Amino acid sequence: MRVAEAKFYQDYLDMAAHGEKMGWHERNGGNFTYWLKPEDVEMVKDDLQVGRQWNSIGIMVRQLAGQYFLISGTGKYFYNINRDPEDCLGIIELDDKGENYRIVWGFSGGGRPTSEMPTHLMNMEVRARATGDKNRVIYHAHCTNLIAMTFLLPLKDEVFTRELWEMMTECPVVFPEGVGIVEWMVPGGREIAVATAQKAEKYNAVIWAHHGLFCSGEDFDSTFGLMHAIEKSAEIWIKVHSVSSQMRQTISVDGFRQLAREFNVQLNEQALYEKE
Ligand code: 2HA
Ligand code: ZN
Repeated sequence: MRVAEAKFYQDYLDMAAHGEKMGWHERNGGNFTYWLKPEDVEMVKDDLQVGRQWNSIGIMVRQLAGQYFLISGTGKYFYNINRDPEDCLGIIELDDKGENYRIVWGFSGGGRPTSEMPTHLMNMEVRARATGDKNRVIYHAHCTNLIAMTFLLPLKDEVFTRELWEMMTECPVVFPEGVGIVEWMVPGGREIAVATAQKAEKYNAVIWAHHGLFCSGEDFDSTFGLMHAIEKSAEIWIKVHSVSSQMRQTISVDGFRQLAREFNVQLNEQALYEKE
């Protein structure tokens, strides 16, 4: 089967279009990786080329050695993904050490994987370990309201978790483990990849201060849904705090505990602190 006919590829394109429609991908902002399952690779293997040169990833992801990833290209605009996917996207194969990659499909105009590939692959490895290889998607977007929040609150996991939970009742059920936050760093390299991967040990969502959000998940829907829920909650936070610095009422710690019981989720206790 051709890559273009595969369901994982069509689902990837749909999700990219959805993110673009949300306004999270100005210019070349954001990037996106899907880890192919063995049956995906089997299905499209006749459409993959071999023999393009190996390139260094810049980090080592030994547990992902020999695996294949559909990944967005550096400098590519989400807006163009659906118009010219074979130019904007590529499938890469990792070598048997998890240190080098080669392009086996796509990047038809001579492109390369996203500058955030080290973060994507390190996160993928960490989430794979945490989920028994179930995690398949890593998605990075520049969500407007969430970025705005990073100028207004202390850059602490428990603070962002608590504020986002409070803004929308579903949030603690959607991300009971909370969100992590990485303070401002230069993007696109090893250092930010390591800092993000440390947070990814615990969280499916990691905020980059003044930059955006990374979400991970087992499939496209849950990953996109997590990004969407967090950004919507951030939008409510910004709206409420634009109107007034004081909230008249909110969900109590007791309320969160009731929710956890009813929905059978384990909430991150660190976020259930008493507020002054
Ligand atoms: O691809 O979003 O973080 C552009 C970016 C870098
Ligand atoms: Zn970015």
